[in-house]
Amino acid sequence: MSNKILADIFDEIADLISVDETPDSRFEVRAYKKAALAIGALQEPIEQMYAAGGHDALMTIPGVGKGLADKIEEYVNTGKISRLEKLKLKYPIQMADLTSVQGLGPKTAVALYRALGVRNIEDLKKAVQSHKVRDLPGFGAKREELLEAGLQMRESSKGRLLLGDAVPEAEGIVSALSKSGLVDKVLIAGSARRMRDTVGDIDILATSNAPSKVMDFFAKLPAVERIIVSGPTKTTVWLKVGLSCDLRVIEPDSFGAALQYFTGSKDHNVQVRQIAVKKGYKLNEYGLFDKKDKLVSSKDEADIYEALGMQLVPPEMREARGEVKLALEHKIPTIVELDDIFGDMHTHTKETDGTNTMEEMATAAIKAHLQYIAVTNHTKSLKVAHGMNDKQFISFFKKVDEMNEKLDGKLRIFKGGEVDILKDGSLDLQPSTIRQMDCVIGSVHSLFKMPETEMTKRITTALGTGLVTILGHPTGREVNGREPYQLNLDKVAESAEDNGVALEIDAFPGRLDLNDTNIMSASKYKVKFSVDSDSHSTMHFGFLKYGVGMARRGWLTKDRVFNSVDARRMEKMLASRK
Ligand code: DGT
Ligand code: CA
Ligand code: CA
Ligand code: ZN
Repeated sequence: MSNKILADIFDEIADLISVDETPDSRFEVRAYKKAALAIGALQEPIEQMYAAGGHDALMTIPGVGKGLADKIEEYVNTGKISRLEKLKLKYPIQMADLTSVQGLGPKTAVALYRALGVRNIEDLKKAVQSHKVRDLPGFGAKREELLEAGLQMRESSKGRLLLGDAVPEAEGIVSALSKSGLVDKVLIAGSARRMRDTVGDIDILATSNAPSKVMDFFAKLPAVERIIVSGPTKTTVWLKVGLSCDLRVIEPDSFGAALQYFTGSKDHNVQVRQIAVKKGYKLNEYGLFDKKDKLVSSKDEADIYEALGMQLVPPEMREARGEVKLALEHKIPTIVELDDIFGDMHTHTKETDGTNTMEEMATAAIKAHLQYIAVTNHTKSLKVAHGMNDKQFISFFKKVDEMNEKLDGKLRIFKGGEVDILKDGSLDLQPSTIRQMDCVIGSVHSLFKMPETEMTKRITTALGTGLVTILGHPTGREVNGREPYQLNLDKVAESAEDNGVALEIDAFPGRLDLNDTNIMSASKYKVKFSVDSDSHSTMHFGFLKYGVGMARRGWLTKDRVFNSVDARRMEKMLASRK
């Protein structure tokens, strides 16, 4: 069982409970949602945690108390949660599937079930196509069109998992294979190695002198639902998490060539093969060969690039966006690494919609080797996140001072806020409150459907106040979910340059905003990029690596990254802006 599956079940329970909202149920809905977030971000498989530490270990998961630990225990032992079964008797609908359609919440799903008997995606498609939805009370043609657009979006992302869901799954399999003692080398290839924001299937390469045993072991892993194809050197399985996974056992001598080939991207490989052909070579997954079919190189990826007169291209750059030319000219930039990230400028705590206290977040940040974090809770307009008002922020700042005393230099906490950018570009708190912050994230959380010129004006107006440090998740897109808002990113980047505002690379796996192509185009301007986790739990600092992945895919060097400086430098930088 993977953590994602349990997280999805908790989300489904929350959605089902939320349909008949009462004051009590509201609390429960939040509890399930928060636990789902934490479980989805756990590094260790939950059944392993349970096997090692039982019920008590489950209660160490942020947001999981006794009641929810009972539910997890029930699930690990029986594969079911009776609470969910009961809810499903009441509403026999595929809630998780239905709410994966943009614009369709739990209450709408139930309304459609009651009125039209919609139980699943197929039913919904039929209802929309036959225009039955528009005539329902409270719906109308516009709602129907939005649902149609949502269905199309879902179709186009079909089968691709978020990077943040695929990587832990891939790492789990790699770690099980390494521990099996059956393999020598084992590595992730494909889009997961290139850190694409979504992954179509996981590709794993291994070397072994017992390939058939490896295939056997692989096919029997708990993460595997069924075997799709099994052969002596390649096995494809369907994982329970909802993705397929290829394992290839490679001859040790051709490991580098295979790694190069199966890392892709396909377009990058086409260009590299053209270079090989120009030099009179042939390149395939077995190696680089000369005219007489004599092997030139195959063991190491770097050697293959070198034999072609190229620099080794970092996997994240292998997208045929000009990197092949740069590699030939030996001009590949030294791109930012996870170790270059010294702190995290965007985190949430219990005071708004986070799961953990500031102290718990601080402890987790220290464990994640960070030197500083900014605590940036939501502001009052964002009611769903329990945003705070001026008074609440000011008293929270006192707590930050106390916490900094207590931490005694082990971690520096910056005072911050994720301040809503309102419709007219003004900010959701008094300037005098905002000026007490070290780090101000300005974010759009409402009215996503504004026309491009208005939305651009709204954001540039906010940046023009001189109060914003970082523009949070600048395009508002959600991976596999919401389209970015209509926005002229050039104008926004230009305004960020003029006002000394950093653009965020929000590393939360469902956001990854800015994305790689946005970063490439915005980096034409003299702006810095802040790689932030947008942590809502102590488990979320691990997301930083996906943000760094995006930064690397956007070719950013360390000096372009806002939070690649140590705590002292950051303190000075923030102070100089005040
Ligand atoms: P995905 O799985 O859709 O997220 O993307 P990738 O890049 O992981 O694609 P995948 O799994 O089909 O193949 C992995 C890599 O193997 C791909 O990036 C390049 C290489 N490859 C696979 N099939 C072909 C092919 O037919 N021609 C070429 N040139 N390369 C291929
Ligand atoms: Ca793949
Ligand atoms: Ca594949
Ligand atoms: Zn936000």
